[in-house]
Amino acid sequence: MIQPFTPEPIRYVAEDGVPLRPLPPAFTPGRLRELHALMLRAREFDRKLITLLRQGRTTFYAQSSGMEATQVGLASSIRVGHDWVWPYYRDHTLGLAMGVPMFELLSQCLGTNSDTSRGRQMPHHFAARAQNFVSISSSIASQVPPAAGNAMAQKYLGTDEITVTTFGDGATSEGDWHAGLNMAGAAQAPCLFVCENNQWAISTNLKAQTASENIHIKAKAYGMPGFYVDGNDIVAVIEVCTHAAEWVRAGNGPALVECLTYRVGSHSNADADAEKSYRTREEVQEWLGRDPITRVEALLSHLGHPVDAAERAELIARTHREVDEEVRRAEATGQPDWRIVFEDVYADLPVHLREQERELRAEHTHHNGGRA
Ligand SMILES: Cc1ncc(C[n+]2csc(CCOP(=O)(O)OP(=O)(O)O)c2C)c(N)n1
Ligand SMILES: [Mg+2]
Repeated sequence: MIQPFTPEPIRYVAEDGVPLRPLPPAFTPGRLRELHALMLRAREFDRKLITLLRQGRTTFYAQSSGMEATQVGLASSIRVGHDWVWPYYRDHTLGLAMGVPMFELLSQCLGTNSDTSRGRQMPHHFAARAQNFVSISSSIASQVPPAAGNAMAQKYLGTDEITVTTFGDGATSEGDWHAGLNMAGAAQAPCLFVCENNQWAISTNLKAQTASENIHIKAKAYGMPGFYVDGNDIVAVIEVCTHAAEWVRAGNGPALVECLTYRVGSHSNADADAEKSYRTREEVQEWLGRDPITRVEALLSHLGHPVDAAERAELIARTHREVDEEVRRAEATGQPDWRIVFEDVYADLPVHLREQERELRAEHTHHNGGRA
């Protein structure tokens, strides 16, 4: 039985890959290999996107390296296309693990014609209709009250869907966060709140963020259970998130899960100097030693089913080929026309926008030597 409010994070597999308790039967070597492949794919996606940034082909990216077990693990507890997800900006690994096509994700990052928002949203802020994955917003915790509202609607409509919303540790200091949890608690709405606690909010350490002993304890104030899990242990994340999601789905009201993890790379490309400016190299090294992908590899070795070097190299090469091909396909659809900024909102453009359209057309014509 998985208990809330444990003083230590719930863990199934030690850092050296040795199970600390019997593995649930679902974790066959085949299943563990699938999870490993999903995590490695996400890690390599990060690497490729950083290259695309450096080439100037996209302009914003927030990597999730180090946090793969949290996001891939959470994805397994979601009934994709049935439940609703209100994510935050670091959740592309969650999206990929939920089956969001890489083509869709890359089209959004590159702002090509194949992007469903046609370049009108900040890069890396995608949405995915088939997965009920709501458009990512950058305003910290702004997704939390609408997620609570979505869950209230699900309750009133009598569905068995749940709402899942994710956020960082820093988000828990925002008023929106408290409003969302309070409302979901008061309404007993089926909302699963998941904190991806990577211990830093850009340069603000968790210790400066709150005087609470941890984040999950805040659930008590809002009348819901708070679970604490080692976010770098994929088995533990799946077990705890699935338990919490099923508890929410059964009509018991909301729940909070705190996944303790670490962002090993920079916050985003707006913070390229992470290690040197606000955290020590030693701290980063320590967490690199707790890598979630290495842990599942060690577990597979312990179980007698190691991922050998050639297999690992092929998984990496496959992701690189996949990204290259999807970038090529997305870029082949071209850049959206400038006129689209005036489309899809008003049936008839109001006068001030008509004026702006005229100005933009004139500027465009000027830059294009007389062609609009
Ligand atoms: C309302 C608001 N305030 C400030 C910012 C600037 N900002 C962007 S990310 C961030 C840190 C958030 O940290 P956390 O919630 O822990 O998520 P993490 O980036 O660590 O995954 C801040 C302060 C913002 N985007 N929105
Ligand atoms: Mg954080």
